[in-house]
This record gives sequence, C-alpha cells and structure tokens, in this order.
Amino acid sequence: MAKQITLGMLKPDAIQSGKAGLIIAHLQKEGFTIRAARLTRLSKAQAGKFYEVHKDRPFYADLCGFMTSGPVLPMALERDDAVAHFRKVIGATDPAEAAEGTIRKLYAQSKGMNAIHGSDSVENGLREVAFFFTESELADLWG
Ligand code: FUP
Repeated sequence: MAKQITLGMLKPDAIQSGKAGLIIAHLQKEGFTIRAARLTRLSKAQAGKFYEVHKDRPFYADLCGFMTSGPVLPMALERDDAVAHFRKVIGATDPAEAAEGTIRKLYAQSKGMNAIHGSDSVENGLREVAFFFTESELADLWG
C-alpha cells in the first residue's frame, strides 16, 4: 500500500479539554507521521468554506459556530493507506456509535462536538491538506 496524506484536525472540544497530546500520541502509535501542523482559530468564512459540502444541512450553522468557538489543530498526516486507516482510528461521527478504542469513543462528547476531523477520501485529503498548508510547509523536513 502506497503512502498517502490525509488531513486530521483536532476540534475545539479536544483542545479545550486538554486532550491534544493524548490524541496525537494515539495517532503516532497508529503509525501516522506529522508532516505539518498548526494551532489556529478558524474565521467564520474559513469554517463555512471548509464545511461547504454541508451548507444545506440543518446542522451547518451550529457546526460552523462550534468550529470557530476556539482553537483547532489541523495536521497533515502521512502513512500507508492514511485516509482509510485514519477513518478507522477516529471511529463513527457519533461517539455513541463509535467502536471501542477509537478516538471519538474515547474523547468525543457528541455528534457535533466530536473531537477530531478526518478526510473521507484520498481526493478530499489532498484538497483539505492544501486548504491549510502550502507546498513549502509540506516540504520534507527530515530530508
Ligand atoms: P465525519 O466525516 O465523520 O466528520 O462526518 P460528516 O462529514 O458527516 O459531518 C461533518 C461534521 O458535521 C461532523 F463531524 C459533525 C457535524 N455533524 C453534526 O453536527 N450533525 C450531524 O447529524 C452530522 C454531522
């Protein structure tokens, strides 16, 4: 399986509750390498654009409100089969439905405040990584 890149983003609830370190350690144990990361706070416009695909859904306003309520930590993460494996490690959107041992089961509070975002396809992984990071920020820092 070839190396892939995906976007993982710690959401405001995870940062607020002090779980960022535990979640990053969990991801590193699962074999993800951090290629780029930044602690930032989304503007309304950025949150709206990031979740544009959901703009007609009833939860869109609450989702954008939550995602701008505090800092987030987007990360470009690399691993073999990164997109599918990341989705497995984070678990279902609703923590009540997430499998035991997944990040959302362990750390999420609700379907809305669910600790972490993960790209849902290889194509979206590339697009979402580019949403936050430039080519030079993604350069090989170990090379
Ligand atoms: P996921 O890919 O698991 O993050 O889930 P979705 O792309 O379906 O939804 C994106 C975000 O919208 C979720 F992380 C949380 C929010 N959401 C809700 O608040 N309510 C819903 O019913 C569905 C999604």
